[in-house]
Amino acid sequence: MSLHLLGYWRSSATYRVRIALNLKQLEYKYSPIHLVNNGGEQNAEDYRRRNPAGLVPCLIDDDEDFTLNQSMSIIEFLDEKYPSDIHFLPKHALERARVRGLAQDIACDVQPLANLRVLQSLESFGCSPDSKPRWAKHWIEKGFSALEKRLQTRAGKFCFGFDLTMADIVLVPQVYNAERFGVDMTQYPLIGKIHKNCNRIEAFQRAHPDNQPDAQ
Ligand SMILES: N[C@@H](CCC(=O)N[C@@H](CS)C(=O)NCC(=O)O)C(=O)O
Repeated sequence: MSLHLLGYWRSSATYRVRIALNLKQLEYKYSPIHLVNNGGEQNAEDYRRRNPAGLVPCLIDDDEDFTLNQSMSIIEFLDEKYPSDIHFLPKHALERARVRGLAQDIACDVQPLANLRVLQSLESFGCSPDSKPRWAKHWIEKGFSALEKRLQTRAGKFCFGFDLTMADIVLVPQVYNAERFGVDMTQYPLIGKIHKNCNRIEAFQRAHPDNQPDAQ
């Protein structure tokens, strides 16, 4: 096994994969892809050969010679390929669908709207530069308001009862992102509580953007 993560310290999708790798206690090599310098290294030809979408992260297995993109697919792959005491998805089909639903509430319906390339495009559609952070904050708050309600019937210590799941792995980086955009997290007490519980776990702490070699 020779895992190699290509990502960016502040990328929430990369942060998700770091948490999953740490929870599975997997060692990996890390290569930073700077999303801003040089017009964004994710747009460079050699990176686009790996991921034509020009998005991070990518997980490469150098021994078996394959590359994976899409953080949630990577997380599920790690869960299946490296069984351990921690399972990112429940065994029961209905519960699995619910956990995936919670994760997708964030990964499909919130994060893409405030992604760098979306924010960079806003000006070309006539929006003022100062509307960019307001746009991001708006969509995060809309997503978190709905999630906070959904969690009222799902959450315990974590998003789905008392077991750590993929939903928590996706939630924590989104809270980090929300705080960057000045979202007042006291509006979402359940999300705040789960975030705090996750961040007591060493695997989450080590995955934090500030603890990455490319952190600025
Ligand atoms: N759905 C993708 C999202 C990947 C994504 O949006 N990556 C962002 C960083 S979090 C990115 O590479 N942005 C670069 C850009 O927008 O140019 C995943 O989960 O892996």
